[in-house]
Amino acid sequence: MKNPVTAYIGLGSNLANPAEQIKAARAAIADIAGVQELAFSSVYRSPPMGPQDQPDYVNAVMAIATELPPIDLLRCLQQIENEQGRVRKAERWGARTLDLDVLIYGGQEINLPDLIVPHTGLAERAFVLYPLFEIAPQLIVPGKGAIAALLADCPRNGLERLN
Ligand code: A4P
Ligand code: MG
Repeated sequence: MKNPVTAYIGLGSNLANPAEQIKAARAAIADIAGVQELAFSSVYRSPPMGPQDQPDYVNAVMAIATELPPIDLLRCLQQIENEQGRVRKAERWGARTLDLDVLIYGGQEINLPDLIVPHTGLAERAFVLYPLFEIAPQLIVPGKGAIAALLADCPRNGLERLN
């Protein structure tokens, strides 16, 4: 791989066997041309953030090395969401088979209409910070600071490690 960048992907699911959705997504991401898996966190369960009338979520974070530009990476992730039966609904934060977010892309801060990196809300979300800290305890989140400090300010909100 030429000039690879380290990026972090957030995986989430709360429909149609979430643990299997996460497993399938991990394999599909590792299969993208120009992407190599570096690390994968434990899998976590948490109550839904947002509307409460939906199942608990399963979340994990994956570290990758990639030579894809950030927008190309996003498009590949969206294709995997679609292939795993994601139906986009109008409701904000509603249930989904698979949600793949670009959490971090190297040291970059990106503000495009379709892509904001670091991911909005990363610093307030236990289901992102805890798995991210597990695989990258020394990480500095661009524009936001050390992961350890962000974690110290973030209550677990019912987050449970599954494996
Ligand atoms: N977009 C911008 N930046 C990014 C990025 N860094 N990564 C744009 C991915 N996408 C990014 O996303 C909407 C638009 O965000 C895309 O068109 C993309 O261009 P979406 O996946 O279609 O819609 P969404 O996921 O419903 O919206 P959003 O705001 O991304 O929702 P979140 O923030 O992902 O929250 N509770 C628990 N416990 N665990 C969860 O994982 N997830 C959600 C969804 C709600 N509650 C949850 C969880
Ligand atoms: Mg999303």
